[in-house]
Amino acid sequence: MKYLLMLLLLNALIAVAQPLAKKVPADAIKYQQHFYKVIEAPYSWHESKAYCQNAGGLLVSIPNEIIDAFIFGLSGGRTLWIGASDEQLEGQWRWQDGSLVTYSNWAAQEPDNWKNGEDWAAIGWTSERFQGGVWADTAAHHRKPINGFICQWPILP
Ligand SMILES: [Ca+2]
Ligand SMILES: [Ca+2]
Repeated sequence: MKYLLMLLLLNALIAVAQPLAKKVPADAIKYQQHFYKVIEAPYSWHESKAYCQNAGGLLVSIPNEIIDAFIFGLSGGRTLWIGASDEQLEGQWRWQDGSLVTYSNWAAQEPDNWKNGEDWAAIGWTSERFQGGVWADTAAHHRKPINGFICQWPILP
């Protein structure tokens, strides 16, 4: 009986803890299967990734051109980190859920892995070659014109 009570209590605790851990910010924007939020911060790609994970989400995935157009709209002229990286294996781009990047929207001559040091992707780079929201691979540290990043959270049933 004691054991059963403890189990019940444990289940109740888990039920309370899970929604708290996965709490989506109130100002996140709902679109299709996810909530999205732009966070403006002078963070590296890895700091951005950690920020999203600590908030119960992930750096954004862009699986198709509809989400791509939505994310570019959300960027509103800002340059933002997205969740694609080929740091595990050069040339093999993956999203933060481990899935391969199948749809992509790289700028002309990107990804170029410039100086053998570009394993992280950004959208909305503000120069002519990157007009219209095409993506670039770049180094992971924060610098101009990167303004921040986009987190996503799944819409739970
Ligand atoms: Ca690379
Ligand atoms: Ca590049």
